[in-house]
Amino acid sequence: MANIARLLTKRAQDQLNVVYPLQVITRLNSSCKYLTEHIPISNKSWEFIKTEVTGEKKNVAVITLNRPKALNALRNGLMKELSTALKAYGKDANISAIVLTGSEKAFAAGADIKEMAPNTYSQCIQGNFLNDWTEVARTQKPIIAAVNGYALGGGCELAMMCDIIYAGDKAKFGQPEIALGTIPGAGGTQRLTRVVGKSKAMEMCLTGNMINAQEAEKVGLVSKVIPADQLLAEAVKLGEKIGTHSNLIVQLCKEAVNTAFETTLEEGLKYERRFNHATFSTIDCKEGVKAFIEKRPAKFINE
Ligand code: CO8
Repeated sequence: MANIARLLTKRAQDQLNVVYPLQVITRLNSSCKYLTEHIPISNKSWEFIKTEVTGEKKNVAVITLNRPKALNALRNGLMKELSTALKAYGKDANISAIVLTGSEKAFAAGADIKEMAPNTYSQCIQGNFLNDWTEVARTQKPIIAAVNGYALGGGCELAMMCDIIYAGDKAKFGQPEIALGTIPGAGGTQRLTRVVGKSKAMEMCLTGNMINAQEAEKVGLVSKVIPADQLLAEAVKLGEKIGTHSNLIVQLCKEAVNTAFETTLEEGLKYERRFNHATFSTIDCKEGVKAFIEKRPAKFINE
């Protein structure tokens, strides 16, 4: 953008045969910078993802991984765009929930093996490989993974970083890193084990075998299996349902549930209790309780 500003200024100077003072150029530059930073996220043009805001109240953001030919293999550029979009939607007060999805054939078939191929041990250690790939797990708003097709390796890990996974009926989940002579690096041995238990996680990580959507539901990896062509609509509906509640309380509730993964039961229960107490200091809790008593829908203001 700054380059465009410089070019426009130069063109105007050439054509009008005038020289603009430095202040004008500087102001034009900063206006362009402002515009770049404030383009609504859904109007941005991306290389590896697509974004849109949907739902009746336009409060559900959908991020679609968009490298269909490479089965949405996760490369650095894609993960950077995903992080940028998540950060922007995270700050957008109009967005209540985010849906992350891929194509019909693949949610994501893993980290991009071709991009990873030249990695060396020292580069991985010194560059902290994969450290920047975890924005999904840091996002405060609820994220729903809508998984059709393959969710393998980093793809399965990405889905598990989300809060809720809905699977299309042809979805397949797996941690096949072992076949490449490596192991999962973004939660495949940790989140998967906490979710499905040691025996199943061990079997998946040591064999690289995939499980189908029905089995994934049986072991608790996904919360619902849906016909593939209805998956996205159902995930958006779920986002809309969450969006009928107070965004503030939803955020606290998400944090409380996530705490169950991070700590002992006693600590977690203490945390939950304190959060529960804290909700009574919010306007939304007063409104929710009053609305119930008055038999009317609550009007939450996220305060
Ligand atoms: N990386 C790069 N390219 C890929 C990947 C991948 N993970 N998966 C598929 N592709 C490419 C193929 O190379 C092929 O490209 P081209 O047409 O240029 O040859 C194209 O996608 C289509 O793939 P296939 O022809 O193989 O399609 P099939 O339908 O025959 O097979 C499979 C589909 C079974 C999914 C197969 O592509 C496959 O086995 N892919 C690799 C799966 C895998 O091993 N994933 C794990 C990768 S390692 C990893 O994820 C480490 C995790 C690190 C942490 C990540 C943090 C989020």
